[in-house]
Amino acid sequence: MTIAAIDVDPQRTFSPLCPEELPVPEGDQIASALNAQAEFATLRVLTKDAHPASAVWVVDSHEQMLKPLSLPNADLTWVAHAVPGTDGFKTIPGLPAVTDYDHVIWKGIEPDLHPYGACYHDLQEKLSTGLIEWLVANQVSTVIIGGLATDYCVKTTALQLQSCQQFRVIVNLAACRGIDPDTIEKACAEMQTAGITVVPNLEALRAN
Ligand code: VGL
Repeated sequence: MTIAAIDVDPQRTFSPLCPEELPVPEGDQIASALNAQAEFATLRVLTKDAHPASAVWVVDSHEQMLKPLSLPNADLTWVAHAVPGTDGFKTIPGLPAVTDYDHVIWKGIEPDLHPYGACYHDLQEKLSTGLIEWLVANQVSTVIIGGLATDYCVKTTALQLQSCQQFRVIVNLAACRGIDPDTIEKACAEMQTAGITVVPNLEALRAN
C-alpha cells in the first residue's frame, strides 16, 4: 500500500505573511502538521497556485472580491495572488525545499483560468494537471491531504481525488486552515458525504 501526502497550496499568499493577498488566518502555522503527516507517507506532493498578475478574474481590492463571474473557467473575483516570482508564491516557512518533494504541481497558469482543485487547471475539469495520473503511475492507494484553504482548494482537491475512485482520501484538518468558519463546516460535511475520511488530527488518523 503506497501512501502519498499532498500539501495543497501551502503558500505565503494564503497566510498573514501576505496581508494584501488572500491571508487565511494561521495559514503560516501548518508546516509542522504537514511535515508530521508526511511521515505517514512514502511519497510527498506539493501543489501550488501559479497565476499571472493580470488574470481575467483579478480585482484591485478585497472589497471587490467574491463577485460571481460568468466565465467558463473563473467563477469568482479575487485579488492577484500566487504570482510566480513574488513572495506570495513561495511556500510557508518550515516546509522542505520545493526540490525535495517527490512531485510538484503548478495550477491555473493561464490568465483565463482560476481552478481550485489540484487535479485540473480548469473548472470544467478537462485540462489535467497530471496529479491523478502521477499518483496512479506510482501505485498510490491512499492520499492524506492538508493545506490551504480548507474551504476552497483543499476541499476541491479532495473531492476530485475521491471522485476518480482510485484512492482512499483522507483530509487531516490539523494540517489545514480555512477562510471562513461557515464554509469550512460546509466543506467538511460535503467531503464526508462524498466518502472522504475527514480527521481532526494525526492521532485520529492512527486510529483509522
Ligand atoms: C484559494 C481562494 C482563491 C485556495 C485559491 O487555495 O484555497 N482560495 N484561490
